[in-house]
Amino acid sequence: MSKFPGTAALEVTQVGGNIGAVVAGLRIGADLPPAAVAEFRAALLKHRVVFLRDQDHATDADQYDFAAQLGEVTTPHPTVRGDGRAVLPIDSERGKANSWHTDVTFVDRVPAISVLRAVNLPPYGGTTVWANTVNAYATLHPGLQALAAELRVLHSNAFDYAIERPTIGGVDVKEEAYRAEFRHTSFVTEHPLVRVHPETGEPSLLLGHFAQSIRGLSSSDFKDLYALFQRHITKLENTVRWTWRPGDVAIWDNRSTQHYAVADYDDHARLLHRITVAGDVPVGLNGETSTVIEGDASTYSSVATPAA
Ligand SMILES: O=C(O)CCC(=O)C(=O)O
Ligand SMILES: [Fe+2]
Repeated sequence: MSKFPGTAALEVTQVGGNIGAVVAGLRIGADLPPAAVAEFRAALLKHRVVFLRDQDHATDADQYDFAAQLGEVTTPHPTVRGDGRAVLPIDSERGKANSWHTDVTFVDRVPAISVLRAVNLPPYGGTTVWANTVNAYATLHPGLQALAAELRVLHSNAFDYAIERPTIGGVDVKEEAYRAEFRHTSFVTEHPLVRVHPETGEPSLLLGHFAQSIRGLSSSDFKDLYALFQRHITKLENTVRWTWRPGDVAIWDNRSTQHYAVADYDDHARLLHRITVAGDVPVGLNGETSTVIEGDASTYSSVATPAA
């Protein structure tokens, strides 16, 4: 931290050309200097996902207090109880998020920021990959940009990504229970395919695993267009892959990214704790907002005011 009052001087080191930076000089916990929080937020908006090393001191409470300085903290998840307050355990025993997604897009108030802290890591594998959905839109052919701007996509929690996990030796009962918990309340929200970032004004593609259909299109046209746009989002040059170390915390802007947890650690245990920061309701390029088709997410979070 800087010795000059009002400045924080975090050290930001870019990891890839299109997404990702390591930030040094920040110890997560309560009561960070406002200048450090502002610099951190600027780095997050610019680099989309930011990695902090050596946060071995951090407890759930430190993680919570840090997240709370970025905005209103949500409950763990719209349908999963987690710790009952804010922490959603990302536990390999319960499922693996090895499918490209943006977090919780089946509700209207898509969380703005996710904060993920390593708790117990496998001896190998278990990396996480993030993709830049602003750059994906920006680099589309103008004809595809115009098409995307016309489309509205239905997102639902009817199918959890864990469902695609290949089971070895039969059904895992804990996982079955988790799937039932994940789906116990049904949420469906219609989002514009192109959303305008509430803080930066950048258009991005809002898609990923929870997208189920595109309004007015057949399911085969949906599948083809989904594959086309996802291919642009997940192009390797548009991603950053992180190899976790103990003490690592990753924070991503959930309004400009998708992510994928690589499930290549066999049956080893892997546990991270996630806390999310409340987001606003997406707005498309034409000013139309997302609309709720099913489910009430008011107990998950309130609707953040843009640029909170
Ligand atoms: O397991 C991971 O690395 C990421 C899991 C995930 O999708 C999340 O924390 O939102
Ligand atoms: Fe996720």
